[in-house]
Formats: sequence, structure tokens, C-alpha cells
Amino acid sequence: MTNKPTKLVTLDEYIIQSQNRFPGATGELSQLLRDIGLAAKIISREVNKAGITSLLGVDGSRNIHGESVKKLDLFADQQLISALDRSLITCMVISEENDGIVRLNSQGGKYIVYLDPLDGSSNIDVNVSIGSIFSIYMRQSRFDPNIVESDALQPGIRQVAAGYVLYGSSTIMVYTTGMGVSAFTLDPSIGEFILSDDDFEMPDHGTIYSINEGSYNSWGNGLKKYIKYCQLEDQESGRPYSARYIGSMVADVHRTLVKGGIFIYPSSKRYPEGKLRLMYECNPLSFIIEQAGGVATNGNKRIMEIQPDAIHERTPIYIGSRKNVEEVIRFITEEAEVPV
Ligand code: P6P
Repeated sequence: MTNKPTKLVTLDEYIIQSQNRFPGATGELSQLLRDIGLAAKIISREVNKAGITSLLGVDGSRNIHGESVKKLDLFADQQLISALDRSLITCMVISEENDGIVRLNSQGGKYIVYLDPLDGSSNIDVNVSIGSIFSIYMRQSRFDPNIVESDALQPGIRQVAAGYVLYGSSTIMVYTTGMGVSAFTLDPSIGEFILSDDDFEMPDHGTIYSINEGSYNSWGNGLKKYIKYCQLEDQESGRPYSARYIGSMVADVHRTLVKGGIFIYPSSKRYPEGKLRLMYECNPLSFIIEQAGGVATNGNKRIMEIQPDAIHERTPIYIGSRKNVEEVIRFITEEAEVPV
């Protein structure tokens, strides 16, 4: 459920209207969101013609996680960081594409921004949706000129804003500042993001589950039993559920936001801590899903209450409609209680 706008509102107009609801607002967060919107338009243009401008393919390097870096990853990283640097509001960026913190020109800037510049980049060469994810915090050491990494190690509940840009059949930007979730669709003919959905309320239960079943043999028994439960016939609960897995977290979570259901990336033999990154994939998407009425947990704890120890740390994640997440946690908990 969302409110469909009755008149044309651009992203910039919406941001200013939202800011005007807070008389004490300085306009800095609004400027930061506009900066991200501008970078998103530039990235969208390149993503949509990558095959022509030879931005496909790898650039030969590997990121901190040993994953081959696609050229578009670097382009997106550069565009987002330079957009944030221009407005002197952000003091530090942490990005999947950079091993350490990236100090910006304004060491006095009051915001810290986490970025996954191009999530799902393994899908770039096969024309499957990919996305940029951002997560914004207020720095804690407001008046210390030397920003340090520990300033960025804040739990997700301290995010002041978060969102993503999904480069798919259309380019959409979805974000929250803690006052609900809004979505904007890029109209390339005028180069503006136009409000397309306001105040998302996701379904309390959905009939889609999303997980990479290729890792089935490395899951715990509780999760295996849950997936089998999803596949059993039960008309009252809408089972068997449908299986959908795109392989880009932004796309899978956006579908979950709109249609309901659950997205799962559990811990496994290959990724004992989970594959997905807490600070620039799971926290921002959890903020969005919670603001729309959903739930996000690591199996034991609310994702946004995890105290990070490292800027690139990983976590398992079960995220989506409240009833679906409660279902899987029930299976995992019951199995954990089975005496060995
Ligand atoms: P797997 C993309 O590389 C990503 O980080 C997420 O966007 C996506 O959900 C996940 O990895 C896919 O991982 O192991 O299923 O290919």
C-alpha cells in the first residue's frame, strides 16, 4: 500500500517540503540527499548505456572482499564521493570499494555516509537490475577536526537517513529520514526524479521467499525445514510460496517492500558471518523495511541494534514482512531448542 501522488512533485521539491516541516532544519541533510540524487542520475545514464561505452567488464582490481571490481563500480563510487565532497556537509565516506575510511575535504562536515556504490555488480554484464545503497549518520565527535573510523561505528538505529537507487526497467530512488518511505522514478526526458509512491506500507505477510537455494546443503536444519514449509501446499496461507531470487540485494529487497514476503541471506559454510555487509547493505535496507512496517533480524537480534566492530563487517539477514520473518525465526528457534 502506498499513497499515489495526484500531482507532479520532483525529488528536490519533496525534500524542501519535508525540510520545511522542521523549522530548525539547517537544510544540510536536504542538500546531502540532493547530492546523492544528482550522482544517481549520472550513474543511471552510464548504467543504461554501459554496453556501448565499454564500461562493462572488470577493471582488473579487487575490492577489500577479494571480489573483482567492475568498471561501473568504480565509476559509481567516484560519482557519489565527488558529489558528497562538493557540498562540504560530509566529513567521511565508507564505501565497499575502499578498504579504509575516505576523508573528504570538509573535516568539519557533520555527516558520515556509508555507500555500496553499485550493489549486485556481478549482474552488470547480463543486464539484470543493480543498485546504489546509502546510509547516513551524524558524526559523534562534532568538534574534533580529525575524524576517525570509530566515529563511524554506530548501530543502525542512529541512521538519520538511508535509501537506495535501483537501476532497473526504470531508475527509482527510495529513501527514508525516519518519517516513512518515499519512492521517486527518474523521468529521463526531463532529468528529474518524480515522486511515484509516498509513505509505503508493506504487506504484513507475503507469498514470495527469496534465498539462494544453491547453498541449501550448508544451511541449519531450522532454515531447511522453513524452506520446505514454504513449498508445502496450504491454500489458507497461500502456500506453496513463489521463489524469486535476482541476486542483487537492492532488487530483491525492493520487490519484498512492494509485494511482501521475505529475503534471506543466512550464514553458511562459505560465509560463516553471512555475506552481506551490515553497514552499507543491511542497515540501510533494514531502515527502509522497518519504516514501511516490516522486520529485519540477523536471526537473533534486530539488525539495526547490532553494535558494529568494523566498518566492513558482515551479517546474516532475514528481512521482509513481519509475519514471514516471524515464521522463519520460529523454525530456527524451535530447531535450536531440539536436544542433540
Ligand atoms: P550470491 C551482490 O554481489 C550481493 O552482494 C547482493 O547484492 C546479493 O544479494 C548477494 O551478493 C548475492 O550473493 O551468493 O547469492 O550470489
